[in-house]
Amino acid sequence: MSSRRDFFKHLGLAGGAVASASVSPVALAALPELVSMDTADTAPPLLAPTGRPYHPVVTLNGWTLPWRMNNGVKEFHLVAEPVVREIAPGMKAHLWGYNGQSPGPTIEVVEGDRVRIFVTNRLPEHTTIHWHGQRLPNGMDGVGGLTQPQIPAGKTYVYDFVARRPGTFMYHPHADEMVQMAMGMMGFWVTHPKEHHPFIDAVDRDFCFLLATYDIDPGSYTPKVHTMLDFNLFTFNSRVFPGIDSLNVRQNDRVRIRMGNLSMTSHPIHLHGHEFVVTGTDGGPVPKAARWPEVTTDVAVGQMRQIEFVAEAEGDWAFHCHKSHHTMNAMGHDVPTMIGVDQRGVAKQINDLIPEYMAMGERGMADMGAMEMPIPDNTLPMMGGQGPFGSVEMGGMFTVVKVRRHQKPGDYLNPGWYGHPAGSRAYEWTVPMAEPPRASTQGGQSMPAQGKPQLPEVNVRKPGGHAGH
Ligand SMILES: [Cu+2]
Repeated sequence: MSSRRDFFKHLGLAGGAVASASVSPVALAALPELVSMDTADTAPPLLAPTGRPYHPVVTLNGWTLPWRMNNGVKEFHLVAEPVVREIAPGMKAHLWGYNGQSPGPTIEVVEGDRVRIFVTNRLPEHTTIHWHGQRLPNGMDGVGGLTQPQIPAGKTYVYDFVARRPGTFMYHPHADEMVQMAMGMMGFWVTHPKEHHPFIDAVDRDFCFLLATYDIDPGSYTPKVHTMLDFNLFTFNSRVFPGIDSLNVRQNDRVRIRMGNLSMTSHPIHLHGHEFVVTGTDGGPVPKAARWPEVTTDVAVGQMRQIEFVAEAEGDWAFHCHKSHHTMNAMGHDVPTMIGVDQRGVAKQINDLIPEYMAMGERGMADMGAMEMPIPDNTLPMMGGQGPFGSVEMGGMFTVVKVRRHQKPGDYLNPGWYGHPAGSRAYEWTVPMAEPPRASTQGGQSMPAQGKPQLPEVNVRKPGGHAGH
């Protein structure tokens, strides 16, 4: 195990070089070396040590799988196996994944590469891998029962095909899918263009991650695999905010972000402070005349989307799913709405029985972001994340694109919080305000009510489910 750690320490320092170019013929007849990852850190880009060069991607809280060249064939070794994934500091999950992590490592190849992938199954049941979006021979498509026998536990199968078109792809099992994908079996695949492509621009930074959801009860470790819609963890690459790394870029960089959705619902992904265009979909690069500017793009289930923008504006820009429940963590659900309910009497009565009881949510839920409320072991507060001005009050599918003038080219390290220039931040208005005269008029109604308006009846739901009148 320690040699594995040293291996990656070396990888980090060297900026990525891994696979050995000269391997003996005897070794080439054996399986490619099993490379495994034991952290959820964002690995530095893997600069191709062998094969044709390309501009590598950075996998958010993930890594790229090293390969070896064998007579011109790029050989990879994926191992399907149970893994422990840190969802965010404070919570670990027992998932199924590849090579030590879920999602599995990103596979990066160049258009036209012949690729051979050895898949060893160390799961307790059979599996396959489907290479989502690829053009390949039918028998390499990885649909268990349809195009191949299932890969039994303990066996290794080989997939061998040419990466025919450039673009953004995914891989996942096509065997006991409901269980295996709910358990986290998925990975990213990028095929870089072999030469200049009219619809593929060179970029300075190229990020990728998968959208995945889990249902893990607070205090437990294993996802509930039968959950259809009511998930409680919404992840970028099996991480939730504040555990998701920021995307750190240099001002005026051209930035590409590739996303694939292997969850059970769509995710409208939203970027602050910039407009982007979708430059690629599941089917490949989008012709330039077919692109339009957006600030949110919906990534439906099974889809991949590549967005691109020029990071013109310095700052810490939020980047998140716009379904507000998807920026909340496990503890935010199944809680009654208590906004506007006076809980003082109730809290006092409960405190006689349970001294540590706190009345929650009377003024909204924002207090919960700042409060260190007691929660069970191995789960996460519904929201949190300390920013420079307090709690960010987010969880789930949320991170930050950090744009900095002084970020060095190729430097992906977190530059810290943005310092707003004087006079460029929202500020408090302290001049006394006069009451507007709205209460004494009929307002802006085009047809004022006849006679005396009736006051609406208000029903208040009290804790315990009694509706008061
Ligand atoms: Cu979402």
